[in-house]
Amino acid sequence: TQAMADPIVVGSKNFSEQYILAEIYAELLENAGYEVERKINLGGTLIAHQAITSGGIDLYPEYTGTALTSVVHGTISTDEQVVYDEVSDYYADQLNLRWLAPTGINNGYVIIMRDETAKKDGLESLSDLASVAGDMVFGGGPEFPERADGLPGLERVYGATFKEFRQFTNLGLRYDALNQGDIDVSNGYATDWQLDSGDLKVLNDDKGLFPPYYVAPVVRQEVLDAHPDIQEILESVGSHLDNSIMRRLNAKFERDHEEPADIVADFLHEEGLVD
Ligand code: PBE
Repeated sequence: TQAMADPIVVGSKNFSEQYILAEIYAELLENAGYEVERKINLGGTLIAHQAITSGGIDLYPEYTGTALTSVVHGTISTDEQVVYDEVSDYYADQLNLRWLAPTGINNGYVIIMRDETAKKDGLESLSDLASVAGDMVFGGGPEFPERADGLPGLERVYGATFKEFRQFTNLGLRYDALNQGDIDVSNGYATDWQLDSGDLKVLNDDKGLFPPYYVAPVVRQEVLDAHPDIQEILESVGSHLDNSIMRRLNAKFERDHEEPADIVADFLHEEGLVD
């Protein structure tokens, strides 16, 4: 019986949305009678990837565009189905990992600045930004300086090179730095709650540097073979999630300091997803 089986190990990367999504998957599995072990806050993309390929975790939430640029090293496309297919085929063929159906969350990078800066210089797009980048300080999160869809991509696709790059490990602080004028530009995440409130301009990716970044559970094939019903359990929440809902859940955690377990329990009850 299930009680005798190994727990399902749910992992996550090291930022707020990932803790919440991992907690959603964990509570859905527990509600279905599974024992769950949580290994959240593993680290960045490549550490989470290493954890799942080595069997240290059984599943974690990943973004199609992130897998495309950081694992598959595929050609960037802006077509969500093309990216999903390329990534899920590669993971199935090369890694024995399955991409389940994507949720409605598309959490990509958004390049942001203060509204007033954008207005003053008449900046609407990343092409516009490239023409003034040499005068601007970019404050960015982890991975951004190295990733093909990060600074190297801004340089490759737009020819943008900045006066200076400042690294932020605490992601919330880049919004404070932006608002205080310590930095001029930053890489937001599309589901950051601060995007709903601040006087911020999201620059248009007019040359298609960024692929879509839909979130889906990535699961070890062996675990799905042993427990075929977990596919449906994990996929059940997908249509209940989108960017504005995720911003709201991220705000409860980062702004209101609620516990992920409580945020998620409330959400799953409201949506009728748990008993
Ligand atoms: N993202 C935006 C990052 C963080 C948020 C999804 C592109 C990632 O983890 O890949």
